Amino acid sequence: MIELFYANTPNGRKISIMLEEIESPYKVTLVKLKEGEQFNTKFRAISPFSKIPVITDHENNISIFESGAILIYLAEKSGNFYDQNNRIFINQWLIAQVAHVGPLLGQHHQFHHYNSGKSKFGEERYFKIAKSIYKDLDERLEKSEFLAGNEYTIADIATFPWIARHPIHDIGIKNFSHLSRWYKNISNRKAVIKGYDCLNTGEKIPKI
Ligand SMILES: N[C@@H](CCC(=O)N[C@@H](CS)C(=O)NCC(=O)O)C(=O)O
Repeated sequence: MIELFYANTPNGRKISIMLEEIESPYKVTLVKLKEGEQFNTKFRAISPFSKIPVITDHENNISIFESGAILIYLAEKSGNFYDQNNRIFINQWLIAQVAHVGPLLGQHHQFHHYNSGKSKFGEERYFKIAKSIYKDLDERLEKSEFLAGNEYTIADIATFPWIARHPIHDIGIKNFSHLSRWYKNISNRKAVIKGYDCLNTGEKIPKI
């Protein structure tokens, strides 16, 4: 049994989607971020930066933090979505997500959506970067069905929940036809729909 320490954010959803995709039994333990539960001593023992997601694999008695490391662990354990022959390309797109796409879209959320009006510089800077991320992903997906090639991989699983925040990005995903095609395709996967709403609160994936 895998225990997923979770909040319904893009980083949390990467892992609930993966667990559904690999059909692993799992239990969700909600970490209430707004209440500061991520700073509890017990949680910090398995998450040194006080962030979700974290998993504990009770079968192997191991806890793992950082979404990219968790995705690799689950992919290797299940033998899915991480073709060893394509490992270098999958790693590239996965690491680009955790190091670039996620953190920078995250700044765009902060300046543009949650705290607009507080910093013109921050708003403009991250809006511009967010637009280039859409353009760069669109260009990649013009050449390739999925991010790391012809197969759906953990790089797509990592990136999808961030693009699922498109309504608050205000960039107009519709104008990016290849990114839209990729998004719609992944949105229709049963495991993605289930993993997106792993708390069963009726949350739906935003449509284009
Ligand atoms: N690099 C980390 C980022 C994780 C992260 O930023 N998690 C956020 C939620 S999406 C969090 O736990 N925030 C709580 C806080 O910052 O206090 C990963 O990819 O797992």
